[in-house]
Amino acid sequence: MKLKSFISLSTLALLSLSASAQVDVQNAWARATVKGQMATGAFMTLTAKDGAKLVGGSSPAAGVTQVHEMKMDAGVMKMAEVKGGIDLPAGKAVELKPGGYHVMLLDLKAPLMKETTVPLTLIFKDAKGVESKVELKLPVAATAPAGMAQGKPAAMDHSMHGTAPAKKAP
Ligand SMILES: [Cu+2]
Repeated sequence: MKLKSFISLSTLALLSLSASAQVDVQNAWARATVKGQMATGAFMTLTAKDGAKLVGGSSPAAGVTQVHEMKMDAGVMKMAEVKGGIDLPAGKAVELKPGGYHVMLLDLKAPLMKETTVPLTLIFKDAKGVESKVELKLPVAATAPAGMAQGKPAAMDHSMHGTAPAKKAP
């Protein structure tokens, strides 16, 4: 009996270890800034296979990195830190986009020039409170890069549909 419970415990530990890092990041970008602008947003689509929370981040480009939400409050658009982090339900794609959730880079050390990249580390917490990090290099752009803005996947993979040789219809 003792041996059996030991085995199941260690299996659980293994499972939670692998689960903690299972956050898929798609279409990430950061908004370019102009000289004198001290803050900007980073946007992306996050899918946590087993559910997680985005609780924070860090970037060498910013003094402070926070998880933010923009929303209407009595007719006024307001932005605030999301206390407790952004919930990422298991398997559901959660979009961080202008006008909604975003990662806020504050106290910028230098302007973010478009066509460069900015390093960003995202910090996630799984259901058990175990933290994991994902390190990214985000392209810097003035607006959402082409194919991301319309709310559709940038690239649909059609390769799974059948095995017919690629042949154009007449
Ligand atoms: Cu913000």
